[in-house]
Amino acid sequence: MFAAIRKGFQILAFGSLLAGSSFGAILFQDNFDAESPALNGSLSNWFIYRPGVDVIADNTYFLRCSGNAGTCVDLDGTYMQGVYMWSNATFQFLPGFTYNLTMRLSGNQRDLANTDSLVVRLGSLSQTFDLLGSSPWQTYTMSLAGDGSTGRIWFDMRGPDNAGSVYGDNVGILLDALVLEEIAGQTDVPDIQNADIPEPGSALLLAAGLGVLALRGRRG
Ligand SMILES: [Ca+2]
Ligand SMILES: [Ca+2]
Ligand SMILES: [Ca+2]
Repeated sequence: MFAAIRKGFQILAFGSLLAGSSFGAILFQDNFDAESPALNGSLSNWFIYRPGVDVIADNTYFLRCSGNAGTCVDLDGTYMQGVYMWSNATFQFLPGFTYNLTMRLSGNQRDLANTDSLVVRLGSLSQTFDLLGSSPWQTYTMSLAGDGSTGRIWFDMRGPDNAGSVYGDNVGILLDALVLEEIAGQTDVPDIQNADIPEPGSALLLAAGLGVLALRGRRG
């Protein structure tokens, strides 16, 4: 048992050294370049529950994909509400590992002053991305501490135009170059193994503070 705990600490220490770098194993990736461009098209790696998506070839419909090449996805289709879709693949989020979902997102590139709202879920983790239409292509990362659960990647494209019975303005956040990585170690572990380890920083600070107080007490 102690050996197992010590192993856990080693993995944890190793993981924190690696945090922020990209030495993970790639579990899944999709750059959409193999998809056929189409309005309200289909995606081979995704189940589209609520249509739709426009599969966009770079430099068509006045839209640019990430890297100004290939194919990307407009998450609000044509006369649709905005997509609700999830990955065909399910993933196991193992304790002791961190799962980083990295993706390229751009604002809608057309209704530049409008803000679109996209909810992305990775297993139990949910994050909302509010992007101005003029927001350029950028890399966004979500990070999930493995908890033993199994789950998928979900995209829920929302927006003010999608409320009520209004069926959308056809412009949504654009998605490209998505990667899911598994990295050994966790930076944020609610695990009982770590509950009684004081943060090195705060412990030092506390010790230093007490030392100063003791010193002052002695001198005063
Ligand atoms: Ca692409
Ligand atoms: Ca569209
Ligand atoms: Ca929209």
